[in-house]
Amino acid sequence: MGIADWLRRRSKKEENHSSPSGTEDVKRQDAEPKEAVDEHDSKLTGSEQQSPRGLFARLREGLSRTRSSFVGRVDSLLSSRRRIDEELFEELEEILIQADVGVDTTLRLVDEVRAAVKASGITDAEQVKPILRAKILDILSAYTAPLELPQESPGVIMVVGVNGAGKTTTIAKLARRFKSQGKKVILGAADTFRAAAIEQLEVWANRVGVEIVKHQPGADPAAVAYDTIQAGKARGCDVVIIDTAGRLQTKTNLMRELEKIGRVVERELGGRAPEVLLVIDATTGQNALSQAKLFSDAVKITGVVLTKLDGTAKGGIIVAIAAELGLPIKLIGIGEAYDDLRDFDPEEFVAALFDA
Ligand SMILES: Nc1nc2c(ncn2[C@@H]2O[C@H](COP(=O)(O)OP(=O)(O)O)[C@@H](O)[C@H]2O)c(=O)[nH]1
Ligand SMILES: [Mg+2]
Repeated sequence: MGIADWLRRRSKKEENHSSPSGTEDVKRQDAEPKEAVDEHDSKLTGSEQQSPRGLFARLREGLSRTRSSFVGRVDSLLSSRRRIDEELFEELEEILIQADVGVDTTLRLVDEVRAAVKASGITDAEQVKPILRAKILDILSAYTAPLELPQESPGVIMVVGVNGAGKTTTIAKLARRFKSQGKKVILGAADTFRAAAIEQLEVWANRVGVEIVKHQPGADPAAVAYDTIQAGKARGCDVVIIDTAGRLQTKTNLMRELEKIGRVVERELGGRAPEVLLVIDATTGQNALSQAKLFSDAVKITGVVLTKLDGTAKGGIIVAIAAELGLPIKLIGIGEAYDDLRDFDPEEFVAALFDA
């Protein structure tokens, strides 16, 4: 289902909105749960923003930093040049690299643009922009796949990624999305490393109004995953979402732990593969690529969630991820409100970034 359909359906069902925003909210929620939610309503989607048009405006706003620094620089480069020459391509390369498109992807992209310029015989520098736009769209469209639940319930989604990437808040946003589609959701607090991580997920579960399975801090995360799936089956849940730890400092342990969770989940699903979402913080830069490789060694990643695109001028990282990881980007995060977790739509994304 496309984002527009999803929103149309949602806007019919839902009136109240609140915003996930991490640990700060955990404290506030403890003190004054109702107010904390209401307070966030103000910075959230009113009826206007629930229309596809309002949503697009919000996407543009979320991408505004990348838009002004990356696309803005492309614009001023192209408008300051009368001729298309090698110097122009070199400057274009520099802009792309600074936007975190990555060296390999930049070189590939600029080669493609150069070839297309040659083939089309254009001479006006301004005409390079639609070519660049089209080539970026090609890369972003190469691997797309929506987040879909399997026919057979429960569908299990494991969420992995380094600390702070946005796993828990992404889970809250997803839980709310599924719930608003009339699905029964249960969360598993398998980030057992810190008590605060369990509490944070629990606050979200309560706020969104979904069930949660948790153990004591320090418990075996695979046991939490097992219990959550069991509870999900017993209670007739449609979706099981499992939060996991992401402390990279203890790399081998973490990866062994994730492998074990993955094995348990697969066994409980009778060999069906779970959806494994890797959450990547767009502000981490090229490091994101090596993180992805690391996690891929432990679990079979089925999709990427790229969060915090609103917090960076280097949103070009999305192009590097699409070009270099061979994994579909399924969701993007453009802010802290529920609606700010979006299905990734390459066409819409490129339009929000490039078009006036
Ligand atoms: N601006 C912005 N903040 C986000 C986004 N996604 C997550 N965050 C924030 O990132 C912080 C860390 O998120 P959290 O879910 O706790 O990360 P975790 O350690 O991976 O579970 C929280 O304050 C979130 O509100 C996003 O798309 N945009
Ligand atoms: Mg977390």
